[in-house]
Amino acid sequence: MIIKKFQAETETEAIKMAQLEMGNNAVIMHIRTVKHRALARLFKKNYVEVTAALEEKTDKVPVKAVNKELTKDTQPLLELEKNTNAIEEKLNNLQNMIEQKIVTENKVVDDIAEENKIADQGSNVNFKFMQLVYRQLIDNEVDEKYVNQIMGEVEESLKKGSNVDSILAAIYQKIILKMGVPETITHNEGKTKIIFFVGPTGVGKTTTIAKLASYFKLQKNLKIGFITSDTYRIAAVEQLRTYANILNVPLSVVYTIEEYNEAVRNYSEYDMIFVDTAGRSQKNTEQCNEIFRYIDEGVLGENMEKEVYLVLSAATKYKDLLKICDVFGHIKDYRLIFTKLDETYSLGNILNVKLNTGAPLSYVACGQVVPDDISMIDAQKIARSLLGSEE
Ligand SMILES: Nc1nc2c(ncn2[C@@H]2O[C@H](COP(=O)(O)OP(=O)(O)OP(=O)(O)O)[C@@H](O)[C@H]2O)c(=O)[nH]1
Ligand SMILES: [Mg+2]
Repeated sequence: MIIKKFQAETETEAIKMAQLEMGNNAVIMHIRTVKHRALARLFKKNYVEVTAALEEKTDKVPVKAVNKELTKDTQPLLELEKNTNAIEEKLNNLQNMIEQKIVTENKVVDDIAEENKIADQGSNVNFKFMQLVYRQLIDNEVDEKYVNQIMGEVEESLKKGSNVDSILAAIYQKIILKMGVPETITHNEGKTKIIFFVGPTGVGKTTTIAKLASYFKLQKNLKIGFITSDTYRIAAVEQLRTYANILNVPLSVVYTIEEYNEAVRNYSEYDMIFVDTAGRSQKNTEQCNEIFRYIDEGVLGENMEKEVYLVLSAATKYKDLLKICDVFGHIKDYRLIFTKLDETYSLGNILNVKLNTGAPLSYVACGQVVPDDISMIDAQKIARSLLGSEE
């Protein structure tokens, strides 16, 4: 892993510097404002320091394709914890917490040490520490396969004389890198974006549409249209109609692909078209095929772009999530939205599904309130949670 620091007057400039040098796959690990002390304050301006990391294997991406997710335009949806108020501080807390565990779980740790008969005191502590982090990740339901991968990669990269501090930082950074750069909805001037929301029943597709549409309509002043192909339940149409009325957004209810195409053409001057679909059980592939038809065969004008978001509940069992991803894997490019983070204590599935599908993560929803309970995924926050932080 390559880690570099970039300093500039503003956060945006520093992030751009990181992207120029390290490419689009660079992950921003930490942003801090550096204030000069004492007399220096009078002569020198404060500046922003961005720490970026990159997996060494990753190819650099041409600078031209500057990652829009990191530009001002696509800042976290609802002001995410902005200056990350000193990740180091949180890392310290994590470390304290895990060290505390070392003390309280002394017996378990002693057993482990004895079992492994580790002579060297320093590596003994490191070993104990890694065992605890390992268990922490497993407790948070990260798939054992991925925990082994993370720990193995970290172990390989450790330098002689590493302490628990550097081990924790390496694991934390590794998780963030594995989560990847979030890819969220952006508006491209002069283009109409058709955005499909697909997924199992009751995961929050319609609610998520309402949350996102209200952000783009009310905060970004974009022209939005709704289409729903969920005509299986009367209540489903009424649910979206209610949001459409509140937001003053037109809604088209479509029963066939021809009606869908007509609706899309009617909205061809709009900025975004949100398409709600009926919840589909992963067990019923035939029903899923119907949705795939809209995505694959629906009209796509020259000035139109298409994006698909697979909505999943973070509270769904991992085994079921894998089946769902398998079925929806028919869609070539999709991004992941996780809902109901407020209903689970372990977020391991987010990392598991990301690594299993390779699909980019986008948003997370943490409650039923429209429009507030949604934000762009915050990899740092999830990594801290996986490592046991209870913030
Ligand atoms: N706790 C919690 N509830 C949520 C969240 N998102 C949605 N819900 C609730 O989940 C229920 C189902 O939400 P919908 O938006 O109707 O889900 P859907 O995927 O459109 O459902 P179908 O169209 O029937 O497949 C509603 O009661 C929502 O309020 C979330 O992030 N947390
Ligand atoms: Mg719905």
